Amino acid sequence: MLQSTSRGIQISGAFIIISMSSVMIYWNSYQTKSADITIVNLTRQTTEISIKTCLKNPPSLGHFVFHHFNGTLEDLNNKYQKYKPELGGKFKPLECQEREKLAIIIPYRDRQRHLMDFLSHMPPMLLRQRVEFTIFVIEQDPQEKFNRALMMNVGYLEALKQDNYSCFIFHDVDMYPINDNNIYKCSTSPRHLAVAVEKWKFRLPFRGYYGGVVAYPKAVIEKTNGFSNFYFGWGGEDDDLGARLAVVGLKFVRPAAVYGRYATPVHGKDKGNPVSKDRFRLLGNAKSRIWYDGLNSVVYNVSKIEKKKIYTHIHITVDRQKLEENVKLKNIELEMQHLKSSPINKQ
Ligand code: BGN
Repeated sequence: MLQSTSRGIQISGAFIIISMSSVMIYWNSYQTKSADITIVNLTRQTTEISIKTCLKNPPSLGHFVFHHFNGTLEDLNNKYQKYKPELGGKFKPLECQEREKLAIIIPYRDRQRHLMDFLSHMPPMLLRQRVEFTIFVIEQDPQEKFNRALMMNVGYLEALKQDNYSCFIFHDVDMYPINDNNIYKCSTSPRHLAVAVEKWKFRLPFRGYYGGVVAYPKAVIEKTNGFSNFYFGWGGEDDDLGARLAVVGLKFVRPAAVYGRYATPVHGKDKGNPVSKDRFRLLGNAKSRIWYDGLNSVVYNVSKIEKKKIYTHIHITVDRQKLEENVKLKNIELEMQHLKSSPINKQ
């Protein structure tokens, strides 16, 4: 069995690693550093394996055009067969070994055409960037108003049940990056990637805009208790994400506008996603809700997990009443804990 380690690759059984640094082979012009190793099988004939760690910023990337895709999922399955994705759509770069595992989380409902465009557009770019990734589509059943941030919580929790992802990109299904220097990897700070968006004439709609596409390392999601579960309908949930970062003392960073460019096809208003009337009230107390409204109190029901060849599609239902009760209970539980641990009760 192959196992990655911080220095390279180990093979259990009768294999031993002979040299970590003596062999420096360049696989292609992109690679300037090498984590090559030579592995010798002592019991059978000699085997040599060279594995390089992928570079954080592979060069030779640039502008690329977004095209609508008119084919079927089957066409895409065939197109991507050469990359040999594992079931559920786990893609790995062929040229090198990537340390970070990326889960792309797409909150989704009733946008088949956009999803096909996304699945057609993204994997080639991500593989050029040498990213190891899986696309998770989280579809909320139609009973309740669309809740984008709750689905991001679900995507995070469900992805971690599948593998130990270390980087998460929360992505609108109708935003398509058009410069592949916009690297889909995480840094220690959260990153806002949708900087120059076509529908706003390739500008930010306002300076603090934090919507569309954000990249979070796992540790930061845990720190902010994920995202709020309360934003049913359109608007406000992305501003709430920004407020959470401020509570834990973090700032987000952005790529340069020439890189963070996104094509956005025009579409009509979504049924089932009316503008939220609650959003101002919720934003007003966003900072005080962070500890009990999030990953630690989300309630949902997984109705189906479809591991497709090139992505994973998770269907969920949300019982709004149950959810709101649970969030309240979490608040009470935390307040009780706080009271118990206060000095007056310790005497
Ligand atoms: C903002 C919305 C965001 C949305 C952007 C871009 C609100 C909260 C009240 C201030 N915020 O106004 O959710 O992503 O516009 O459309 O509505």
